Amino acid sequence: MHHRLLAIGLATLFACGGDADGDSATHDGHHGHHGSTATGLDYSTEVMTDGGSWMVSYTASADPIPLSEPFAIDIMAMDHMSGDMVMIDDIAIGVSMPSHGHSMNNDPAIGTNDDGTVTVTGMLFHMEGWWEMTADVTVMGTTERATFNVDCCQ
Ligand SMILES: [Cu+2]
Repeated sequence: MHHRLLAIGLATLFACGGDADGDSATHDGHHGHHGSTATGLDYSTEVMTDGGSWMVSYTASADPIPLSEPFAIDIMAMDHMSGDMVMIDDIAIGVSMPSHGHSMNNDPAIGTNDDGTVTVTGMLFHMEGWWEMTADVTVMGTTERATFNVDCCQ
């Protein structure tokens, strides 16, 4: 539980640290959510994997994500039942704009960290709008997919 509390504290810090417009309404306790957009998609930065085993969350190096500029994301996984942080043994990232049928123009680099998290560098969104990021995480021999909707760039 200690790890979970620490991670949430850090994520909240990142999510709210760059909020220069003073609008606290979008940070009213819905941890992990960005401001609303018209599409009705869930833009949560913390989602359950498709097999229901893990909660996977990401934190971007900038909030909002900058358009057409490289950024990095940190990804962590927690056991869904216990909330304990788990080691990500392997991960594959897929990034695309589903409504446009294209991916990113560059390949991000994935690095694993000693604490079991993953850092992805060289992310770059070259268009505004709805991006989808999939993370196929392998934890203790089980691979499941987390799918994030990401709104570029606000
Ligand atoms: Cu596009």
